[in-house]
Amino acid sequence: MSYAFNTSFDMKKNVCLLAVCFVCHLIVSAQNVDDLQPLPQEYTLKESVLKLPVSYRLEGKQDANPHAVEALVNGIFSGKQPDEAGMPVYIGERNDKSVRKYRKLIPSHDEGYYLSVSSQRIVLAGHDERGTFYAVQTLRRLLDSGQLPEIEVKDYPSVRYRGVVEGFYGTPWSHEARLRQLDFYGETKLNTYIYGPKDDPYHSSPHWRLPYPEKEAAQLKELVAAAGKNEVDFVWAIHPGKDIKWNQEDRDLLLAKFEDMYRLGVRSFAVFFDDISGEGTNPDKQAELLNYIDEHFVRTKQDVTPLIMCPTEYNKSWSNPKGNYLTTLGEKLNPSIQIMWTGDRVISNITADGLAWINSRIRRPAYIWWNFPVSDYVRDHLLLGPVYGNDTTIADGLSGFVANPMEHAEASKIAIYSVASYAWNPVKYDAWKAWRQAIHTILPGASDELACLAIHSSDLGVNGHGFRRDESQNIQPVAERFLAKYKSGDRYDEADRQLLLRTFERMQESSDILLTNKENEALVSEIKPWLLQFKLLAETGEEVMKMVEYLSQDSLSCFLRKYRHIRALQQRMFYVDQTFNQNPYQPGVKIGTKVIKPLIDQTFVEAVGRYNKQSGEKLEMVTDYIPHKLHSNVEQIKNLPLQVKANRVMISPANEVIRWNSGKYVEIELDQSYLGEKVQIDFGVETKCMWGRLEVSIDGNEWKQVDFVQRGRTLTTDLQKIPFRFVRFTNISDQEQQVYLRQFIVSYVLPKDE
Ligand code: 14T
Repeated sequence: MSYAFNTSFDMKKNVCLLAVCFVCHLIVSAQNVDDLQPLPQEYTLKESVLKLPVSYRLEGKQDANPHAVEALVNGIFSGKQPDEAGMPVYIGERNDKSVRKYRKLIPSHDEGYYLSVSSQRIVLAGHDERGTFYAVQTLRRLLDSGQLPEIEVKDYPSVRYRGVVEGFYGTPWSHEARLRQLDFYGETKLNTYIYGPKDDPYHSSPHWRLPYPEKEAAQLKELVAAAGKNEVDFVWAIHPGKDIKWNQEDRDLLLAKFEDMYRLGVRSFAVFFDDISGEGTNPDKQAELLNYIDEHFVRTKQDVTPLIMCPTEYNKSWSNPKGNYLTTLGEKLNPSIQIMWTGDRVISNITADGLAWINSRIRRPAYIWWNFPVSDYVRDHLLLGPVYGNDTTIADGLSGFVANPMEHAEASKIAIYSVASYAWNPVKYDAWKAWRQAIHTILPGASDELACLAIHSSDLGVNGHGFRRDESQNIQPVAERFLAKYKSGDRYDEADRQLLLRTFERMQESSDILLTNKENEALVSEIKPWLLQFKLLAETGEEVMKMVEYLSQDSLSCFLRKYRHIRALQQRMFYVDQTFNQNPYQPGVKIGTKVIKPLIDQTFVEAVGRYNKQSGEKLEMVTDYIPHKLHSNVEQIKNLPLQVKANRVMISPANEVIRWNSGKYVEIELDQSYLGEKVQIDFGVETKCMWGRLEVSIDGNEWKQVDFVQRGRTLTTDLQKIPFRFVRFTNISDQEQQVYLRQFIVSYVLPKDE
């Protein structure tokens, strides 16, 4: 079945059709040449379809790039050695004897190549060594279909440096994960891996001045070798700006560290000045140091690539409009030094205007550090959606394009594959095709299932950077229509309900199939918490869809059965959210938060509301299970939802002014007693709070008053590990108080490993 998904992300019109076929036929198994990624700049497909010759004769083996030869012999011919009587395969770089005849056909671009496959011969001719390697990679991709088309390819990358910057906060990638990444970069024609994990102490403060301990040094050496095999520049980055002193001693120490890394095999270097304050941010000093490195290190070696720097003002919104930070770098830095840039904001897509803005200041094409799919500011989400939004006509205005990934290395490959495709040939880039192919490459045996997870796990949720992504595009219009009808009091279209039911069924199947997948265990282990949550969410969805149907048929006992099951599922989702991925920043496990979960929640609330109205009962209508309870006789507060994050429970803040009468209280009852940590309250005003009393209790009968201190708007109480289960705040004045409820947080000590 043919499958069309356009790249425009406004797809509401044709999606209904797709909703049915999308997930099941998402990945068409046999690849055809159009699916080649990255898409070659130019190719001519001939009619015949060939097979890989069983025996082959290799011309040029001695002179050609050894990495290309090795990829050919081992990767394509599975280690089978050439033999004189076989079909000729010509391999080499443009001046090599073996490919001299084809010289004119090789594009004159760095990393360009000419590839020709016919029944007579195969030609793999690179403009340079890397070009030859890429010719082999294209040949390998063509063979993915099991057949070999007769073809002629003239190809080269539009962007000079393409790859990944491991530049996120959080657990750095493991050694094994990095080795797997480097192979992946070879296959996807990425040529750059910038090593700069924020949490490596020898990359940044405190230890950037010190050599790596033996074990780490040995591993880095191994990575450099693996990068070489894959024709990837291993760029080692240093982040010295937090405590650098602008003197000769620190210069020497920095160069000594670079020499150390050079000895380990590193031939590409970067200096990062991001996310620092104080002395280190001075652009004149930064430029002086970088030029010094350029002149006393980079140029004195014959084999070191141009230096890369990440500026302190690395995006437009952070650049001081009155200052001259960026123009100083532009004027002073040696022209060969590359300057990184994240766009108009920390997290943003790259636009032509934005690029022109920065290039005119730094007087060179920017080297893009794209902050996607990095999730270090939304750690409870997985970002598995397509890569879209970057201008596709800007290749000439940039020198490099590297993506900052998630701490989940395997899961990041969906976006990395897509970035590889984008940066090689932006004009022909197709976001959906790249996404689909990426998934197929990463998990060929369960690609439909991975696609099903990925399409519902793309958005970031509300976040400080305001960066969002589309999600659940395949079902969004159906969900919207279903909800609109149901909420307006109508009956929904049964066809829509069936589509949704089928979606939830697919989600459940996908979750189980992925959880038991053995093809890529590293991937499964990274995404396991989200798979568990995905399954529960899908089960909830299915049950909600059945619940509404029972209600409309007046099958009330069946309705109530489903209701009880849904409440139980909500409780289990709460457990997953509180148990897995408990990092201190955004703990928990969120999925389907843009379309699927709101659909389920709103349908549930509507259905239960209808039931309550017709039966006079008062079934709970909250959608996120919380074990703790809020009690209050303050009208505007009593129905506010509670939120739980790890060891904190908070009342969701209210926007409006709250009228809090004399004697009225707000009380939180925890599910059990805990040792207290603290209470933090913000009523939105700085005036000293003389009207309230804070108390805690173990049983809800006997209360103990506790003192609070007020700083600015915040009232704080240290609960000093006293056991408690209830907290309440009462207006003890004889007047109504008008306050805001900006913050009401109770924290406690979580019991260890229950
Ligand atoms: F160097 C930069 F280009 C950059 O993006 N630096 C960091 C990066 O390491 C991090 O992964 C990324 C996403 O969170 O954003 C930058 O880090 C920040 C961004 C902030 F807005 C650190 C503090 C911030 F307030």
